Amino acid sequence: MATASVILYTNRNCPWAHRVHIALAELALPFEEKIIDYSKPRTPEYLKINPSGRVPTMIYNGHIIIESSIIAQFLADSVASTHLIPRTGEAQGALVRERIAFFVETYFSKANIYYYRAIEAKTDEDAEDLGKRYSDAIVTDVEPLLQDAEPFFNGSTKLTMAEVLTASFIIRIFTLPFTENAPLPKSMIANLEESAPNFYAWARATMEHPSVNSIYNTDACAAEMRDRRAKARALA
Ligand SMILES: N[C@@H](CCC(=O)N[C@@H](CS)C(=O)NCC(=O)O)C(=O)O
Repeated sequence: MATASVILYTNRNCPWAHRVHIALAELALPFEEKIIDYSKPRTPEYLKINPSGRVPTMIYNGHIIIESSIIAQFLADSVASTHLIPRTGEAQGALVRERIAFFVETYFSKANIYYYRAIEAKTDEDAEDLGKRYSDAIVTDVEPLLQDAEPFFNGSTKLTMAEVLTASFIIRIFTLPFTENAPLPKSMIANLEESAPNFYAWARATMEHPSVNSIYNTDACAAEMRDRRAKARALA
């Protein structure tokens, strides 16, 4: 089969684009990387490809694909390999896909909603409080879904779509609180090792995976998130 032509418009600080990098790495798909500096206005050429001006955007054999979760899903569907999306055994495969989708939906709707809110909080105290709400949601809603993680979702020894779609935020949440003038509060993950041991072990294994951490730069992301906080506080 001919190798697909893949162009990825991205920015390595963007957690949504990071999802696509993880999928590409995991599926060992070669691609051409075009960095978009989103601190500057987008070019008319880029806006023609993606009118929202956001990253990521992928061009696959000439087809434009936008939205990180759709791109990652498309990439997993485009290959014969089944480890990101199990297809074998119709009902069994469908049930695993349903569990992954429910996990991702729960993680983002219950816990990750506090990520940008904590960064943009008006005061450090508010940020601490929002961080605590994140960790409370992990304990209540996410921890029970990771009972079978070994080390990855549902006993998988390889990354699954559950990790592809969440890992970029997990690695930020576990590292940014420990940077200088941290843009995220430590309350995000305080006590999780004891109160959410399944989540904690899963998150550690996920962050340590080379497909997840090879393009991640803590200092660059921390600097960008400090700017985001400063802008939000200036508007308050
Ligand atoms: N829902 C989109 C979100 C993408 C997104 O928000 N990207 C940000 C960077 S992390 C961006 O391009 N921001 C530039 C802008 O809004 O002008 C996805 O998942 O692809």
